[in-house]
Amino acid sequence: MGTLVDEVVVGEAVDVRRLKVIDSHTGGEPTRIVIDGGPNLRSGSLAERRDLLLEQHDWLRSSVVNEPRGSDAFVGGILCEPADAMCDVGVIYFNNTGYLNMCVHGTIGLAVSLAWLGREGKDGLTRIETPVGVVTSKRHVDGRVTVANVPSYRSQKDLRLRVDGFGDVVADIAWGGNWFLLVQEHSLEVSYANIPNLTRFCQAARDSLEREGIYGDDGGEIDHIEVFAAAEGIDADSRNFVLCPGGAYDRSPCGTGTSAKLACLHESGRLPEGKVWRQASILGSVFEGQVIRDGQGQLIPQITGSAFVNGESTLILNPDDPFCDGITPNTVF
Ligand code: PYC
Repeated sequence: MGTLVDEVVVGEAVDVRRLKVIDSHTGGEPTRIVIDGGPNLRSGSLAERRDLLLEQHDWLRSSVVNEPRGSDAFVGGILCEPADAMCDVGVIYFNNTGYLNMCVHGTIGLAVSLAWLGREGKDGLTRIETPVGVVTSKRHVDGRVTVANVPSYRSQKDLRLRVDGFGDVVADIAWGGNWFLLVQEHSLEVSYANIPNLTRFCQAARDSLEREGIYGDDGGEIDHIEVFAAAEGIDADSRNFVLCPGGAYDRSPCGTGTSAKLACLHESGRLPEGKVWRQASILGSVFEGQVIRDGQGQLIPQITGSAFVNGESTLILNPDDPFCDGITPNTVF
């Protein structure tokens, strides 16, 4: 009769680790910034520290963004001391499968998270070091944030690609802080209802790039696929669907993808400097973008969007938890 409880464990294991995080979303796409409790990444460039994270502390990425604490859609970031003394902070972004070079929606989220903590730069202007260069975020009085991204450019125009199960498409390849295939000629419906089919298409397009041996100019994988269509029924110039490297779609219009798009438009003579392009996501959330040329003639995309802080918490990493480091193919038994 009754329930026998042999032992009740109260308290916590000795080696529990606590990670303080701020969550936000930008146009529906989540960002989780680790502000305290991460590993010691020592000094060095942000690219070197990203390599150290990958080689010795990949548990951080996996535990922060993967289920059961996160989901495939999450982008995480870890705040670091910048190597460049001119910067206010450094950040390394990651997702469910690896590390991102840069992330604009994440930087808009980071800007509102720093404001939430009272840690943004003077007058809402923050200089942020990333593994691929310095970007700035400016928080406006209406709460929106403009990110001046890394220099962006088109590397290949009108590439004809055979995509298994979908036929031939015409696409550009461009850098916007990550490598993108931008598909403009296709027969797909770019709508929320068609996400499963769009996902299949983008995965097949990525397979085609790999099969054909097509990479970015630095040999990097073209791991983001972007499909465009007219933005019917909303106040935007275009609607996109973006598949991220880990197989999740971007809920936001993807700021590095929008940067790549702006570079292509500018290089085709369709977007003069200073003209605003409104890019809608598959959800209908919108980024405004424009390009300016810097003193060295490089094209700098400026992307404006809104983000909202929606969580401030402490993640508990308990070594007794079989899914402490998140659910990954290696933790499934
Ligand atoms: O906004 O740049 C972006 C981004 C990259 C991956 C997900 N979002």
